[in-house]
Amino acid sequence: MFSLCRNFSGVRRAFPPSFRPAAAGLCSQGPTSTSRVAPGPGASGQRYNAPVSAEVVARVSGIPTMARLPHRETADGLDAAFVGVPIDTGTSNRPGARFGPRQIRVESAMLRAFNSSTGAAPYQSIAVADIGDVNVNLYDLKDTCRRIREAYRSILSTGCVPLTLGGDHTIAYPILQAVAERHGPVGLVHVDAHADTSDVMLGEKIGHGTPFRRCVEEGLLDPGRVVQVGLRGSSYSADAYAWSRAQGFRVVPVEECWFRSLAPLMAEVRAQMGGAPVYLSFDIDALDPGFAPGTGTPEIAGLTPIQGVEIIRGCRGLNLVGCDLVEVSPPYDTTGNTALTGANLLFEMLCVLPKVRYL
Ligand SMILES: [Mn+2]
Repeated sequence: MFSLCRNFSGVRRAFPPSFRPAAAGLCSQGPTSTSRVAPGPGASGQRYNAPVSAEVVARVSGIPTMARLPHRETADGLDAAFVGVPIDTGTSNRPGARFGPRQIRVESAMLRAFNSSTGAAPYQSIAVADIGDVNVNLYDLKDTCRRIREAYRSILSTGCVPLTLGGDHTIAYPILQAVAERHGPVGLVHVDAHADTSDVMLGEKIGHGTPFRRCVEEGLLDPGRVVQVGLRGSSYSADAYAWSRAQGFRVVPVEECWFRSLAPLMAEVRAQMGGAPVYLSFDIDALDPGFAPGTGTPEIAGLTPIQGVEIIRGCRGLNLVGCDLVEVSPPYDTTGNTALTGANLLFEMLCVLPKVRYL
């Protein structure tokens, strides 16, 4: 894809078919890349991409790709693709989310092929790969938005569902521009500490606090099918969520989530969303900073990782056409746990995509 980095050097590399440059092929002591996990034939009889298994190739080995999947240069032929958008030039406080995709990939080495909790077998169901990063412009946020929009147009044109590694939350705006071009106004499951519906920040229309205001203005969302979960913290006015509610969004402040399973909420959300296309946008700052300190604008008293997983698993059955996990800022969590959590949440998103089979 012209607007994605082809590889780390930016140059198309030619390897003989037997040699795969991504994580699937560098360790010649293992079996061939197609047999390392041996997920078996999918529903159509074809074999799908599979992560390199730590049973046969050391977890610390290989070039980091998301979930140790093969790297592909485009979304052609893929049902779902992990794609990074490494920017933090829309952030209002702590920077560092530009490093999010890279560290999520590193920490994703812990991910295995099956979801034994739910029975999901994504790699027996759909074709998935890591297609690298959008070639962003760190000196011009508006140009970055244009590049993101064009890259996602190309990804979506193949019928592929993008699973995005952010990057600050600004990226949801150009992604949703491309999503709405293909699918029309979509429903939105937005998990976040903040509504991200400011009109302007420091006089600017584009930033990580404004994406969903822009999306509404451009008709990218179906406002009656928008839910915002986990909102909290101090605010610029006493009725911080009035604008959201006035659009028809369902607002679920964090206080309605405290001490509760969110499975019942998600049953209501599924009824709200129906069968029409839905986008899932998960800001890691929805989680309590005790669990996910590596983020740009932390707020105390947030969701637990358990509740985050409940929200995503509760999206099973929705017509998901794209998902993102944004605002992981590795410099603020030297343990790597925030990125590890983000990697696991992205795996959970993969597991609830419409065509994934459950064993
Ligand atoms: Mn956000």
